[in-house]
Amino acid sequence: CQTRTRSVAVLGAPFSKGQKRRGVERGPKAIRDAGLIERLSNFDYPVHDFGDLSFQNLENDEPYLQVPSPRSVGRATNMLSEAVSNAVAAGHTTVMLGGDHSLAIGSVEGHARQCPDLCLIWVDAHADINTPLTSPSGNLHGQSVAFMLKELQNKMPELPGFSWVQPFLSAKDLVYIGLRDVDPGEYDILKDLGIQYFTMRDIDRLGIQRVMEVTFDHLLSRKQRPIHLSFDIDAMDPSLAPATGTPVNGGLTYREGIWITEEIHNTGLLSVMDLVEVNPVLGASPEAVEMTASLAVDVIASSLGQSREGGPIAQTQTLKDD
Ligand code: B3U
Ligand code: MN
Ligand code: MN
Repeated sequence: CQTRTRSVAVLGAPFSKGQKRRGVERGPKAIRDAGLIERLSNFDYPVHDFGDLSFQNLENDEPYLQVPSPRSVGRATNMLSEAVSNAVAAGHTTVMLGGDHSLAIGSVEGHARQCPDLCLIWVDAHADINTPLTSPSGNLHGQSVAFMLKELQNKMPELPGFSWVQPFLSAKDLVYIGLRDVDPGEYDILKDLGIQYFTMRDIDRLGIQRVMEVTFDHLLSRKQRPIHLSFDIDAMDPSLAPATGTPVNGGLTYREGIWITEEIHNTGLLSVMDLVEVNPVLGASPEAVEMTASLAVDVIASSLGQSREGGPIAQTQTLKDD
């Protein structure tokens, strides 16, 4: 991966076809309107806002089995993969603003193209590991991880639009945090593949500090490697993040969420992060939208070094080439 001083790239992905509710394509604007770029400009490193990708509408995108819009999602994630790969190659710590969580297929794949030994921390109420055959909804934002995992290769049908992506991640290189709504088919996959995951119940039992310790033990104890953080805002409690498509009660507290991101920052290994599923159309009021978007800004800023302890918010770091 890269061996140079960091700067930050911000990349918006206004895309919503990985699920059926409209509005999540306006997530990047909502997060920018909540002051993301201004917040990051307090940091010592340069921030490059690459604006939003533009995704064209595809006609004749018939469902595959019960999966809607496969070609649109395939094309959007392919574009995003290119963009993330380029940003990482240019040496930026990259922040992808969604959009729905199907986008992670593109951002993690693009990251992996530059950093094949990356590990993935998926913070979410959901496991997003359905295959097109196990998915109860058909929605691709609930299937992103299944496209990545080598171990699921023979369980994945060939979807139109996805010939560009080959599985690239091993189940042992993935940790989930915050799960509380897991489908039966997903549960079987998590167990069969021995994936390390922490449900909200695990967080209740162990505490978030211990959860992060075990997470890093699992992913980093053998060697230091770049981290991809994929943060679905619905991991947070709906009282804090109401403006999202599939809120689930009993989520992360503000302090648990920020502890996760502070600890990830403190590894010095964060390379790419996604912040997805902010849907400004679904807030019950302008305040609900503003609260959700400004929480997203806090999550991103603390991943990049904003600290509750004061002191300089800049940390440059280098990753050694193997
Ligand atoms: N597991 C369900 C629900 C869901 C997944 N991700 C979100 N919702 N945001 C599914 O549709 O696969
Ligand atoms: Mn998700
Ligand atoms: Mn989710």
